[in-house]
Amino acid sequence: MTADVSTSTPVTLLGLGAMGTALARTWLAAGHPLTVWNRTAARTEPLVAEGATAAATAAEAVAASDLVILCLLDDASVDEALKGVDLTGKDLVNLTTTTPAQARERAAWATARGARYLDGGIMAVPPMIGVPEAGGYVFYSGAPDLFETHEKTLAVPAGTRFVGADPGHAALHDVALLSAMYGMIAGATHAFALIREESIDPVAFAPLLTEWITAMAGPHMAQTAEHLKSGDYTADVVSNLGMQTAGVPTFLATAEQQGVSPGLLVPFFNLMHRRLTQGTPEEGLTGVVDLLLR
Ligand code: FVH
Repeated sequence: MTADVSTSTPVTLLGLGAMGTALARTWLAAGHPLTVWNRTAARTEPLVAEGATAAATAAEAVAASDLVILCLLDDASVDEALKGVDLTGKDLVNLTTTTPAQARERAAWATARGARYLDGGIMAVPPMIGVPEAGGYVFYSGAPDLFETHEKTLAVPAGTRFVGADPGHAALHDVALLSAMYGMIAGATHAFALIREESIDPVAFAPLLTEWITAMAGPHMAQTAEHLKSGDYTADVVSNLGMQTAGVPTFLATAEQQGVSPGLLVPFFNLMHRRLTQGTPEEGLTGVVDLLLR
């Protein structure tokens, strides 16, 4: 194992979409020799003007560096891009969003081809790349020594968080956090719909939503985690399931009065009711987690 302490570490990057291009610029700015390849070759041109070397084929790009980063649309595009490419001795870091199972299969696939493999899940949008204060980072999982070897190079575009040797765990963390984000957006969507037809300024309403969601998120996440760990779903509960379930008709009636479909909330309310029949009114919402397991 060699420690990656130098900005002279050559990097190959396959995929120059919005995210790949943002990543590429940070390695160039940090002084890394960068070879790029993209299915649509024209996308390499601005980067070549900034100092990158364009490879004519994916095979040529892979041959140029020991460290090969992938940032392609999906798992199928990784298959297509690397079909027939010699990966022997290469360190593959796949930042393409996939399922945990696809990440594990890709790790086995890479190993069978003589490569070492790290999977990554990007928790950032392109404008956050290369902007440390924006707070973006990438989950990594796979061989710990491989992560250590390339940690400094990988930290150039965004922060790094290694989440274990299971190559599926970066993707699992990524999808879990994004799933929570969609739940949050669903709730905000319902809230905006409730005020849509009223003389309430959505621009004034937005910070109220942000403050409330932010205030609720920390304590809720922490308590759910503690409950799941201890198995005691009643510990330190402030707003119990009995009280919250009793409030459901108010939410449904308000939606009805505002002419808003309750469709985004009803599935969760139904789970709360189901849990109430199985658990106790004194517990919080943690029991709903168990109801989702099939
Ligand atoms: N952009 C974002 O906000 C999110 C943030 C979180 C992480 N995602 C994931 O990052 C991967 C790449 O996303 P992207 O934003 O760069 O995506 P696009 O701009 O759509 O570029 C897609 C690139 O993939 C190439 N590509 C597509 N299909 C193939 C294929 N069959 N063979 C080879 N390459 C392929 C495409 O090439 P081209 O269309 O320019 O020829 C682009 O380089 C992604 O997993 C996100 O989920 C981004």
